[in-house]
Formats: sequence, structure tokens, C-alpha cells
Amino acid sequence: MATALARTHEAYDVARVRGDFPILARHVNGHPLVYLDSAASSQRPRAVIEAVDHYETHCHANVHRGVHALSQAATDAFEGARERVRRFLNARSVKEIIFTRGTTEAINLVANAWARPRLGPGDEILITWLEHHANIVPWQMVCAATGATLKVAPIDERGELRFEAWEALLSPRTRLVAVGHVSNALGTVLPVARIVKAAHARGVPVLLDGAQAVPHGGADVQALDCDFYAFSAHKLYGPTGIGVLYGREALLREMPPWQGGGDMILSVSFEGTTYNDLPWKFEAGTPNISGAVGLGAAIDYLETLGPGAVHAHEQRLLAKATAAALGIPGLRVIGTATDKAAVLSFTVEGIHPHDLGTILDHEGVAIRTGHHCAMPVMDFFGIPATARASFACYNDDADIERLIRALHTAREVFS
Ligand code: C6P
Repeated sequence: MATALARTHEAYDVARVRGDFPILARHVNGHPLVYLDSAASSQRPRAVIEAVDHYETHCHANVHRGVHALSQAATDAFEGARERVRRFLNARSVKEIIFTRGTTEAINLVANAWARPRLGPGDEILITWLEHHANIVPWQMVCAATGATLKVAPIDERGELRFEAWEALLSPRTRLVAVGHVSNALGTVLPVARIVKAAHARGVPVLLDGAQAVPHGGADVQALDCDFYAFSAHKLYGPTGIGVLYGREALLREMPPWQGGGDMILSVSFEGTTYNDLPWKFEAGTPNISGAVGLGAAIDYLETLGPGAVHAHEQRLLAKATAAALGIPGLRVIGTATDKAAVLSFTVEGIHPHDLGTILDHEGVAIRTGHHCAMPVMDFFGIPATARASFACYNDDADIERLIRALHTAREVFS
């Protein structure tokens, strides 16, 4: 923990950053690991591993339930992590920070507790073609249950949202706008400031799926002025099974709980139940306490590196990798938006992305291949899948060289 926390915002030293991630020392298929799948799940620095280990070793008990010392230690650790998230997102109050299992559960919470009780036939939910399935399917389920309609704004050949077309779909019947902050399949950064402004001008609340945005520079929910913001810890150098829904307090107050059980109540009798205050009203059952502790440590870690420095480093890698990849005959970059996060999606003529992924794995290079849970994006480009290399704070120039060399090997295998 000490290594990262002691570091100030000095010039970006990727070798030192790499030293914080024990897993990067391992070999895969006889080669030193090159990990280029951080958009699926990033690796954990020692600071996170140690924070979780310390909690499990010294502090674990159930939260909000016991007067004994360990229960209080666990409660302090859990609620301390919530305050850490609040500061990270610049939310006004910890009441606005709900712990969930991840982005998927956060969006489902809004779908079930905000949208379902409010929407009816004729109402519309507006999304885009760029969405991850987690920001499509919950809304389809709401529409099936309520008779509302799902509207989908188009994208162009670069993988950018056609903003005017999106705006034209914003109608007097639109009840909710739900968009990704950054596309996971292409890396496109969506014009969320313009989206929020246009939606709010018509009184429509906005949910942002921040799963792919937060790891590349954080998010300020007051500056974004969004109504809901969702993200997962495991893409932010934190543990799996924990994520966050930020919700504007006034909206959360009006929403009924979506799951019942312990912790979300103040009192229960057979005559009736009184629900707990925010944020616990939306956290039924024993939460992922060590996960929250790990998330807090992950935020500390990222902020010590400096989200701006990480972003600049990743952008340099993205530009370099894109230029080098374009030198490979038959390689087509899918997603060429002007504003992109550190995601390079591509196809290589004559090689199925899955074969590409397998050959790269033989070379110790981990990338993701498939539809990336964004099948409409694949349909738009008329392809079944892409190969996707994604960059994080610990990737370096040598990783790009190994990626490019492995792609040349794949072409030789298939020539
Ligand atoms: N994308 C990827 O490889 P969960 O699974 O709940 O932590 O996150 C879901 C999710 C939601 N929105 C976006 C934009 C995402 O990228 C993801 C997860 C991973 O791209 C796994 S499919």
C-alpha cells in the first residue's frame, strides 16, 4: 500500500506502476504476460489486495448490526468506503451513494425502482446503438412490463452518436435518457454534457453508464449534472462483485425499495414495515463489505497516480497502438471516433477474431474477442465480433510491441 500512497503526482513512471501489480510478473504460455483486457476487468494493485486482506484478517463481522468491536470496525470500514466513493464522484451526500454488485445491478435498480412504477403505455426510454447489453436489456424488460417504448438513437461509421438524430428522438413522451459515458466495444466517448443539457431542458432525467469511463479519469456527477451514474469496481482496479449507483437524492427519495430484507428496514411487523433511510433503503441483505473496502483502496490508488496522468498515458498508448496496428495488412479499426477512451477494436481480414485471440494468447498476449456484450454495435458494422485490446495505467510501449508482433505471427499462421 505504501508504494503507491507515498507517490506524489510526479512524471508518469509506468515501470513503478507496473511494480504495484503483482500479477504482471507472471508468465502465460511461456511468455511474460501482456494484459490488454482491462476493459473487461482490470488487474488489482498490491494496495487493493492488502486493504482487502487487512480487512478480512483484522476487521470482519457483519455491518450495522452488532455493538461489538468487530461489527463496529466493519461498519466503519464499509461506511468509510462510501464516503470515499462520494468524494471520488463529488456527490453532495453519502445518501446518494448506493452499493450494488456492479454496473449491471445499478442499472437494474433504476429500471425496477424508478422506471417500472412510473412508466406506462406511450412513454419512451431513449438509449443509443452504442450501449452495452446492461444498458439495453433492463429497459426492454421495463417496456415489456409497462407498455413503454424503447427508442434507439443511431450512430455513424466512426462509431459516434449522431447527436442531431438523438435530439430529434427526444420527444414530449421521453421519460428517461440512458446512455453510456464511454462505449465498451469501440471506446467512443459520448457527448454526455450536451446530452444532459438537452434532456434536462425538456425535464427528462439522465442515467449514465460509467463502467468504461471511470477507470480513465474518474467522473464528477455535479459537473456532469446527471441524475444517475453507474460503475463497477473491477474495471477500476478494485474487486469484483461491488459497484455503485449514484442517484440524485430527490429522485432516490421518491423511489420505493426494489429488494426487501435485512438492513433496508427500520421496523417490521405483520401490520407493516417502515423502510430505512437513504442509502440503506436500497441495500437489502448483508453487503459485500470487503469489496467496498477494496473499492475505497482502488480509488485511493488511482487518485495517487492522478487520473489526469493515467488518462494522458493511456491516450499516448492508444495513439501509438492504433498507428502501429494500421500498418498490418488487412487490419481494420472498428470505431474511429475523434474522442476515444483506451480501447482498440479491430478485425483482420481472413482471420476470425476468436482465432486471433487464441493465437495471441499463445504468445502471452491477453485481449478480448467477441461481441463484447454489445451485439447491436456488431450488427451496425456488419460483423459478428471484433478483437479488442484495451489499455490501463500499467500498460507500456513494450506491451504494444508484443501485441503488434503477435498480430504479425497470426497473419503468418493464416497466410
Ligand atoms: N463490460 C467488457 O468486456 P458489470 O458486468 O456489471 O461489471 O458491467 C457491465 C457493463 C456495463 N456497461 C458497460 C459500458 C460495460 O463495459 C460493462 C462491462 C465488460 O466490455 C464485460 S462484458
